[in-house]
Amino acid sequence: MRQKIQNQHPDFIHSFEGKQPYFFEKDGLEMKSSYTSKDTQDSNILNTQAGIAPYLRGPYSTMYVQKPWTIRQYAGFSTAEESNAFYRRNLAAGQKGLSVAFDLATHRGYDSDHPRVVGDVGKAGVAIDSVEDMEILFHEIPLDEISVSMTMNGAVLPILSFYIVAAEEQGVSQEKLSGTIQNDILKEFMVRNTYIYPPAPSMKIIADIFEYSSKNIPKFNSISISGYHMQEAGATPVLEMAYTLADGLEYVRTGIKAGMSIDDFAPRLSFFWAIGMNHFMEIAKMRAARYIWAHLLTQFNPQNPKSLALRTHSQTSGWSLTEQEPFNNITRTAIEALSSALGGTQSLHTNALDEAIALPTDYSAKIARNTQIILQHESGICDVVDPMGGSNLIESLTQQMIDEAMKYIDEVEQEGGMTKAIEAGIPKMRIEEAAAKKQAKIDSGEEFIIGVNSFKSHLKQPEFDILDIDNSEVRRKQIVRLEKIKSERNAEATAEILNQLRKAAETGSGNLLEICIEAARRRVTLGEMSDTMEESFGRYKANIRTIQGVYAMNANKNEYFEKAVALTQKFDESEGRRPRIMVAKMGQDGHDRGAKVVATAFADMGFDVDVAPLFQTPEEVAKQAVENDVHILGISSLAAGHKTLVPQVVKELKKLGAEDISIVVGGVIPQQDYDFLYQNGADFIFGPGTNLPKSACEILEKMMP
Ligand code: 3CP
Repeated sequence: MRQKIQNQHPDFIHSFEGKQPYFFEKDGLEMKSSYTSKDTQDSNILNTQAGIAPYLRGPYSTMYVQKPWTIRQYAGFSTAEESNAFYRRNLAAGQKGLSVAFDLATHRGYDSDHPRVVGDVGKAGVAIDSVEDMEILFHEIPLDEISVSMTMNGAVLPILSFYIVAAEEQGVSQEKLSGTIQNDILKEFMVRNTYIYPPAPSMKIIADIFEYSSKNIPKFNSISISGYHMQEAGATPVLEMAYTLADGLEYVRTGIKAGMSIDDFAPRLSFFWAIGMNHFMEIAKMRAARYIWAHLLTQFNPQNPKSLALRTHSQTSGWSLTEQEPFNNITRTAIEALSSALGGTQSLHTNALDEAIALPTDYSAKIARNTQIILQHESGICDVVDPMGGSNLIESLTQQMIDEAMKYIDEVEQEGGMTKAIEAGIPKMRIEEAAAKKQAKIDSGEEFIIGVNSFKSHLKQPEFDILDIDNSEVRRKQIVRLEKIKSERNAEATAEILNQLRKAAETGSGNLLEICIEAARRRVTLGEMSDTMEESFGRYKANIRTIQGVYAMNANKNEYFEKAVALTQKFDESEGRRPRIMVAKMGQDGHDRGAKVVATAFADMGFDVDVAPLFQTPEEVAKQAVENDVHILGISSLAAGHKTLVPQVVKELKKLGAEDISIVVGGVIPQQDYDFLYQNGADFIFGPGTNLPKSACEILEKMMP
């Protein structure tokens, strides 16, 4: 007898008295309360070995017994000097590899002096405009010994060129470089939004990087095909895995279409997972992904078995961190790191406990790093290959995830591959639906977030040191260096190489990376290279699509939801139209999960909702808010630009005589900035963990006293 329990609330589960296992839904999969060998008896995945295709149990036969995963903490902020000092301190304290975070101006191909990036320079990553900056970033870090990962996708050509030339000027030749460039543009169109050019030229850039690196930097991983950002945007582990592998297939086809053989580049494809709090599913996901990848790649008939092996970096989930009771985040990160190790990661970043609030301090970074060191040296996890192998639950879940993921991969294949599926909006829609569903379940208390919607503490929270970046000072320093470089370089040589780049972009002939490397040697800046290619490629603008109904469908236990619906109706009756909100992001911050979830939830509560295009200036946002005649402007900020951008948009609204528009600020806003924002025009501030219908009620009650 199968009995289905829809709700996982403990009171409900404890009242269940049947002896049969009960079934429940978790992140879109049906699970059971107990597993036996019967659950795996029909499975053909049990008799595989680590180090041999299909690599389900791990890409290396000895796994951590021979070499533990690389402790690779992702970091970067402010100037190259400050980031360099931070890296060197971390390496001295036991970190094994570097992983560079760039600021959003760099990601989007703008030099630090560009007017569009005033609020972004040096925030959320390090500002890199030139080869000089890159040299400072790696000063006294031997690039032939330390492997460096760089999270860069949009401005991938200038950044990889700067890195290669900085190493060259350190005396390290290209064949000695080991590391990884993220270079995964498809997921940018889907979720992360730090693209520059449209899909077709972006894929040509990727093919050129594959080609150049296979010939010249053979130890370098030419791509990190990333599911991380999908899960951060709301994807379940199955969706994350399926769409990431489908992206991988598209890249493989791109390489083959560009004339390479599969074995030229497949051994250097790497992957990147988010590891959230769904412990068993995350372990199963990593095993299932390796199995599916080996099977998908077999169709290309590789001769090198390494072409079939999926190697991955993972990062504990940033989204799972809470601003409330941040010490709980240490526990969450430790559980996630454990899942990642049990799943067989090759490299791992563990988040710091304060990352939901601000940049990590040296102390919080130490706890995060030590979480991995403790796992490696105290837990015994490195003594055994694939410790979870043979578990009825894990093997059964692995099989289930293989089957479920294949359905989504087949759907993408039927659409004609991932580029086409993205154009049709399929993956984005499914991810946004999953995000809205999750938020509704959290807001209604059906899913627990300890310290946020349950087990809240009334104890006083400890004060945190907040690492605040003086963004205008970073920008000033960058501008001084840019001016110096431009005045000292050979203008003729610069113009000549930019012409070559222009022609190559126009005609599609020549390897773009090769030309950019020469441009870097001649001190061409990141903005100049990007602008030159943009002349032919254009700049990509995303279509904004919103979903409806998913939040309402999953909000049935939220007392505030009904109240908010009643209040929007009351507003309509008294004002003659529904309350209208425009949700906007400003600057180069493209993290739009929060904005999209707010948009869909508020629409379901009866608001008229507009979503502004990404990457607007405060002036553009104010103008559109006035044109759309909104009552409320909702500003979502996740990249620390709020203190610059909020006052500016308020000023612009005043200029347009629209002071009456209510300003709501949401996202990652440290408590210490609340007063500043209230004094500068914010009417409401809602931090992470906000119950959305409750916030809607607060706003409406203040607007209709
Ligand atoms: C390892 N090796 C072994 C064994 N283990 N050899 C024999 N037996 C073993 N058991 C060898 C490997 O073959 C390899 O040598 C070398 O040791 C290093 O191992 P690796 O597995 O390649 O590990 P690593 O160099 O750390 O590379 C890991 C991958 C790489 C492959 C995943 O791509 C990587 O480091 N990625 C990191 C990506 C990253 O940091 N991303 C940050 C995103 P050979 O090379 O000679 O074979 S941060 C985004 C955050 C959100 C945002 O975007 O804002």
